[in-house]
Amino acid sequence: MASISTLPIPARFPDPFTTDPHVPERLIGERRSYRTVWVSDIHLGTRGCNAAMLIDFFDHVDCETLYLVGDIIDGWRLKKRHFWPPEHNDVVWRVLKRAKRGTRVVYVPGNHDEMVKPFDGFDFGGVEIRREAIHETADGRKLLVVHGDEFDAVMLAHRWLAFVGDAAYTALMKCNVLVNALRSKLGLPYWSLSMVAKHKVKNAVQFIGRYEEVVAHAARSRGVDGVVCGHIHSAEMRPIDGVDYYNDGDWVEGCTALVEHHDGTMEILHWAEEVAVRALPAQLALPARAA
Ligand SMILES: [Mn+2]
Repeated sequence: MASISTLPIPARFPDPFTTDPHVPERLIGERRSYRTVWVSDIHLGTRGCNAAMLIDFFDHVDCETLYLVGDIIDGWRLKKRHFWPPEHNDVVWRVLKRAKRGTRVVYVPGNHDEMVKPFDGFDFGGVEIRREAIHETADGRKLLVVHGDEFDAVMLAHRWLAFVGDAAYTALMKCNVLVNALRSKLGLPYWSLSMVAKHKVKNAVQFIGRYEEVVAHAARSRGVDGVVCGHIHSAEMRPIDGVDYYNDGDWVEGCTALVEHHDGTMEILHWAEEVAVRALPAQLALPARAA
């Protein structure tokens, strides 16, 4: 059986790992190249995580900068019970390998991987840990990169948000951290208003719209041109009151990533659909070429 360990490793890519991936890294001839890729809400360590789809994504896509926008490893769930199949290791393997090969990897922790937050400013194996980041696009826009859990508490006050000052707004964000620190001590799961509302509230669409407005408001007050977040597992890109709102979605249900092309154009990739199209016969997938 051919194993990846039998393949010669080019000298410029010294293998820093003692184990090979469970799913061997596929050598795809034409990998797609982007300036920047954002992924979040992978939730490694849970059954919901679609690791196979993400492994496929990493084997087809290259980028100069990779942002991991939080909830990458689900520490909250792992605390309760251990679940770590080999595919989840393979995702970590691919990210670290990428960093070694020269991709800039920035990890902005979220609420489910908040145990990473104290390492703000550290650099682990080429992965920069940052509580938040500012990304400058090829066309010169400044984007704030945050996971987005800090807006959960703000959502409760959304209706009168317009009447309160930014101090109250910031206080509400801190309130969310305190509530969940307490819940963690009590052994309770993370409480996310956004996720509860998305799954239980009938008008989830309206709720998501409000969340997006809250995030855009925060970005505007920070003086940036746009914001990239995750957290609500709902990929989106649209201008909101003069701010570019981007959400890279998740790898539990949606399997989406946000990418920046080399000219600064942004796009949401729906990977499950790309995989489905790839499985189709060529004449069905690409009618123009078949003609
Ligand atoms: Mn989250």
